[in-house]
Amino acid sequence: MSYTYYTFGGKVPGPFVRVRVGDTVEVTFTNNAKNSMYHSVDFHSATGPGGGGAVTQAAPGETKVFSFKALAPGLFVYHCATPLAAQHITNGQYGLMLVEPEGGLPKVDREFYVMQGEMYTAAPYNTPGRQSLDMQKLLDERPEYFVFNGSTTALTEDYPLKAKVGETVRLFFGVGGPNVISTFHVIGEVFDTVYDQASLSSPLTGTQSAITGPGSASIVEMKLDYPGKYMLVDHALSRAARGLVGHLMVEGKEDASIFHTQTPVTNSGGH
Ligand SMILES: [Cu+2]
Repeated sequence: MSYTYYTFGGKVPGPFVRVRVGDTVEVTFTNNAKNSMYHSVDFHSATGPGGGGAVTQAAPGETKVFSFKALAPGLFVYHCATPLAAQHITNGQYGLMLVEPEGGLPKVDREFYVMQGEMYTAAPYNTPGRQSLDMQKLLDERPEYFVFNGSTTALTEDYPLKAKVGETVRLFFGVGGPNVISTFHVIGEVFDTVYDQASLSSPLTGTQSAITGPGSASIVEMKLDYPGKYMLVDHALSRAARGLVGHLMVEGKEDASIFHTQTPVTNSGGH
């Protein structure tokens, strides 16, 4: 199927923005002259009116500028805040900004950027061809599709996450939404560290999921101990049947003290 997204910079999610706490962030927001609608950007990392949403409302061809000081460290969603904001968000206008603490986050071997979104198409899930938005389904919060990084295949066929046994990985996970809470889970792994709601102050250890609301984010860290294909899901698993699956491919040596079987492993996730 195909769908016309609105985007920040041509991709869903928008660019991963990385700053340091105390930085002054200068935003120059241009709405492409070829567009037909107003757009804007609200940074949850900003302190000030609308997070910038009110002062960046830009007509096609217009540029709006503002700056803000990143006062708090953490991982923050940004999104379009032009009415109807839920429509602009479901259409792909969301992304994450990391405000690093003094000294940065602890070093890991790999970092990944994953966001969850919903799509409210008029036609049912998996109907071929060009799809359109159904406003009533959006208002009723009845998505047809759930997607990681903007499509059902973004993190499976197109760009599976790859890592090796012995490595530590960090997932910057956010929910664009606009409406649905994610119980983010990796099948066959335990999260060693979860920065709940992306607060850096007191991370959780040893959890099975990172519960993340719409317009919110979590940071998840895992050490990879055993090879295989690990499935990224929202453990509201009906959503996996509506497109919400990612793959983390882990290469390396098996360790029978961690996991042992005489049954050949053909499918790690049960899907
Ligand atoms: Cu917009």
